[in-house]
Amino acid sequence: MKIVDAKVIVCCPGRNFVTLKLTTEDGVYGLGDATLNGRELAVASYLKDYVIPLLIGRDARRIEDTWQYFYKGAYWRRGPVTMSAIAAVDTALWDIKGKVMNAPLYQLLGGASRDAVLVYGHASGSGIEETVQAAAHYIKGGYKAIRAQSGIPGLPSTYGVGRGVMYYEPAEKDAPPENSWSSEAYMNFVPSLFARLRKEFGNELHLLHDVHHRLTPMEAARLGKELEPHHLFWLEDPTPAELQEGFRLIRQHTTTPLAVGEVFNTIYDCQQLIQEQLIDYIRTTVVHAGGITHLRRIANLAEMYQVRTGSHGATDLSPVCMGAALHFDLSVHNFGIQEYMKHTDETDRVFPHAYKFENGLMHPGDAPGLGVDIEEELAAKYPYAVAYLPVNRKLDGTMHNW
Ligand code: EZ4
Ligand code: CO
Repeated sequence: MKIVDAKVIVCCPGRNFVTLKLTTEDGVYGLGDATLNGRELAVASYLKDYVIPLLIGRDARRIEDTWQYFYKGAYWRRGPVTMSAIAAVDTALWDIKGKVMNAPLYQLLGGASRDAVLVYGHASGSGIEETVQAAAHYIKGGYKAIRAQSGIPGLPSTYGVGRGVMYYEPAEKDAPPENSWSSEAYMNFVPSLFARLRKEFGNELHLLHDVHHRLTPMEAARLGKELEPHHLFWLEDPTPAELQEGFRLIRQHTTTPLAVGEVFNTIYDCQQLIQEQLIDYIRTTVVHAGGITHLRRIANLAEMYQVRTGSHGATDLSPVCMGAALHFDLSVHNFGIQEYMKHTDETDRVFPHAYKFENGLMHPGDAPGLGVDIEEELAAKYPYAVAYLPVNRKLDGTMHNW
């Protein structure tokens, strides 16, 4: 079953997406998401200039071998560009296999381990009251788990404040926006946000929070400790995780569960975090960590150490990735939670999909393969427009982590 055509589709229905479409000699096609927010064209070029010429003529059934071919064969291993490109190929090949076997992907991954997948949405506001209102809106919509972020008194702009109640979009057209940051103001404020949310909504709701790599390990330890009475589902990316051993320090001080990994590309980025049980949830996702094939490997390692999955699922991960993630989530034994932000209607029209949200839970649907398609003619009406994620500076102008 030879691959005879491969095409990279770049479109911007509200935001930029890169999609790989592979077609076999029998006319079956598969899709893979290759979107790397703010660096989209680098992956498109990697695919077009280096991967596609080697894909044409290969047997679409050989998913594992193709993964190893592009991982080992590049010589230059790992990195977000390479791994997103490999992920797109891998996802498209699983989509094709599902279609050929006439089965939804989760059936090929061992079948459903649960009835549906718990997801969390983002409630954000410019201050506590607005965040409480946003959370109430999500609860009304059936959500059982909510990530809460809020503007910080004294700071003009803060990570995680959305656009409208149900949408979140961090990238901005043209130049990167500059945010300003004070860890002191942040740490002094966040416990009061969660005290208020618990008071308003009680103990049953799952509450999550994303620190977005902005604290040192000791600052994160303090925050984790102060949040303990509010029983968070998780505290995400408390500190940059290049230094995996840095999490030992946080772990020694707090029982607040930790989640890490949306920027990771391979199992080697989280090997120590998992094997030393320094985290509770691993957030690697299909598009940025080498596809279904590699994500299953990470999940298998994590299962041995009672670490559960909690894949990244912000709106810069396309519906193709969302579909793939839901098949993975439904099937993998040590699933924890899935991030889910509604895409805009424009995006949903370009990517019709079988997955559904109901009562705080999602299901990938039972269409063969991923159950996600692309309307190419419509996609062509939304041309690529350069956009960047923000950067972040401390109040004295020092460059910080966004
Ligand atoms: O900043 O998806 O948990 N979610 C996040 C996201 C990321 C963006 C980066 O492209 O941290 O909002
Ligand atoms: Co995050």
